[in-house]
Formats: sequence, C-alpha cells, structure tokens
Amino acid sequence: MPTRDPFAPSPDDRFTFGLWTVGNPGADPFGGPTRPRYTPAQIVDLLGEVGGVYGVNFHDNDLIPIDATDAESKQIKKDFRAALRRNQIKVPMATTNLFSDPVFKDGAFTSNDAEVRAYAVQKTMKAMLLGKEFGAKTYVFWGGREGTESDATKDPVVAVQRFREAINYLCAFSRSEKLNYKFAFEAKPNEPRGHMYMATTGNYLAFIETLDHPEMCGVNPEFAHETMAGLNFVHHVAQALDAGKLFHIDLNDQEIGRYDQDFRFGSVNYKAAFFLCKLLTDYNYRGMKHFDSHAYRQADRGEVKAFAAGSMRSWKILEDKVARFNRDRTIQKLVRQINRSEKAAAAKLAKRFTKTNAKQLMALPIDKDKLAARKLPYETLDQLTMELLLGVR
Ligand code: GLT
Ligand code: MN
Ligand code: MN
Repeated sequence: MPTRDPFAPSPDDRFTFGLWTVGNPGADPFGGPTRPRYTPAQIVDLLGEVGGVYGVNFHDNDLIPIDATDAESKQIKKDFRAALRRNQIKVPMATTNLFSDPVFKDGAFTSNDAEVRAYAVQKTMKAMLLGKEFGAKTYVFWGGREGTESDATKDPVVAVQRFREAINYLCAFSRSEKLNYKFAFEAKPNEPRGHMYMATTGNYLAFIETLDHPEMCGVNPEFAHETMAGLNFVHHVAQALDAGKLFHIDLNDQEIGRYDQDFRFGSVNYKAAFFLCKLLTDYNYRGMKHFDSHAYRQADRGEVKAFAAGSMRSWKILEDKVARFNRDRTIQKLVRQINRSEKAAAAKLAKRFTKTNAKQLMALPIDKDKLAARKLPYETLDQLTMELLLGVR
C-alpha cells in the first residue's frame, strides 16, 4: 500500500489562491505576458488539478472585465460557477480592483476628485454584491493607489478622513444589504505609489478603532509587504492576533529592499516563514491562508501548478517543523528556562496595579545585578532551531 504523503494539502487547511495569482500571465513593467491569459473557469480547473485547494478569491475585474456587456458577464459567471462546482472549490474572499483603471491614477477613496471617490464607492458596492453571489464572507481592501509621489499633491490628514468616510459608507452598505461581510484591510508601504498611506498592518489596527463599525473590520497582512520595508512581519501579525483582528492572511515571499516580488511562499525567508507558521499554529488561527504570489515569469502551465502545489507543501512542511519544535525536549526545556517564574514576590506585585501593590513594590529590594547575571541561552536555542529547520534535528 502506498504511504500517504504527510505534506499533502487538504481543504481543511483552508489554502486559497486568487484568480489574479495563479492566473498571472507573467507580465512585468519591462515586458509583456509569457503565459496565455486563462479564463476564470480555466483557472479553477487548474486549481482542481493541483488538488487540496479550499478556495479561490477574486477582484471584480478578475472575474468580469471592467467593460464587459451584461451578456458576457452572465456567461462568465455561469462558466465560473460550473467550474467551482466540478472542482469543489469555494469563494471565501472577494475584493475590488481600485488600482488598474486610469480613473484611479491618483487614488480611489483618497482621490482629490470627489467624483472619482464616488465612483470608487459605487464600484465597491457592486463588487461586494458580486462577491456575495459566490458566497464570499471576507471583503479585502488593498489601497494600491491610495498614496502620493509628492506630498504637495494631497493633504495626508484629509486623505485619512476620506478613506474613513468611504469605509463607513461601505460598512453601512454591507449591513443594510445584510451582506454580512468582514472587512480585512491590507497594508503596503509602497508600489505602485511612491508612498502609500496605511503603510503597515499597525496603521490599520489604529485606523479601525476610528470607524463607525470597528467590530466588522480587521486586517489582511501580507508577508511581502512588511518585509519590503525591512520590518518583522511576524510581529505585525502577532499584534493583529492579540487584537482579535487577524481576519485573513496573504502568504508569499520577498527579499528585503527589492521590487515587489510576490514570490512563492517559503522561497526566500524560510526562518521567518517558520516563525509565522508557529505563531498561527500556536494561536490556533483558523482563517484562510491565501497565497498572494505569482509563479516566476519563466513558468508554463505545468510550472504554475508546481508553484501552487509548492506553496501549500512548504506550509505543511513548516507545520511539521513547528510540531517538532513544540515537542523537542531540549528546546522546550530552554523555552521554560528563559521564561522566568511569575511567582516571585516582585513579579506578583507588578502584575496588577493596586495602591497597596504599588507601595509594596516601591519598597521591595530588587537586586538588579543578580537579575542581569541570569543566563539566557539564546545562542543555543537559535542554533537548535536552525538545526531543526535544516533537517538535522
Ligand atoms: C494585488 C496586490 C495584493 C492584494 C490584492 C488584493 S491585489 O495583487 O499586490 O497584495 O492583496 O487587492
Ligand atoms: Mn503583494
Ligand atoms: Mn496581498
């Protein structure tokens, strides 16, 4: 009997792809497509061939071209729906393309032109209805064009206000139409704008609290986006988790300081990928894991499938490494050793403020030199982690 591949993905893993990711034809700013453009139904069939995929996500115009006639749109939806059914693939998330068309050259919700802003809200409402037709539950907002090249061109405070106005409107729309969406905001520091507003996940966590319906809103952090700016992605995701705001996540990879690469998950920073996987596993994240990446420009259809399969496989391999880390006796002994007891008198007094606690803590003799001399075997712990990752442990 053939043994089961322990790293084979299954729909339970909640892995998703986008029509725009596996369907990416390989164009870049310096050259045209290197692969044919597949129809939405063909993309779903490709994912079906890969196997183990839970869902496929789309922008309004990935599914229905912006200038499609009603008849064309009807046919596309029919074909797409049939493909979803025959491949047993769901649509968990939808979003709006508010960046490709020239009308958005200076932003959508933050454009200086009030009519462009109105068009962006209108386009989003229509796209929200389209997403709902296919059962999407999460609605992503990535402000690709929300930003500036020169701050002479836009008041940055007004930009935030305009953004808030649009989101409040759309939250109200979702509620009034009973669409039941969870909104997930995706930050990015730059590209395609010189400077984008809401550059990090943390920016959005603060922004959400200023909205009319913060309970509907969370974040969709993307591995490559904080990484582009040289930041620690895992820490951003941790803060979102702590706030109960990790509604969705975009997995891919990126070298620090390069152009927006959207590489296959796990292909560059596999140590950071491991810590991300550990974080989501330890904190029992059950949301979608969306691979927001594209295959290399050299890839043909077979290689696109290899890219999709590889993305999921890398996650599964890392999950196995996490399990090994969490049951490795030597590693766990070190983890316990470095997390010092909370039972000591000083620690207890500093746990919760009361006037009495504070008074006692103030009076308590604490030997800082003794504390400073305590051992922190971090070199050993990190080396053991590396050995585990490199497969010799
Ligand atoms: C675009 C972007 C992604 C966003 C997508 C959602 S579109 O591909 O680079 O990071 O998640 O709008
Ligand atoms: Mn990206
Ligand atoms: Mn993304």
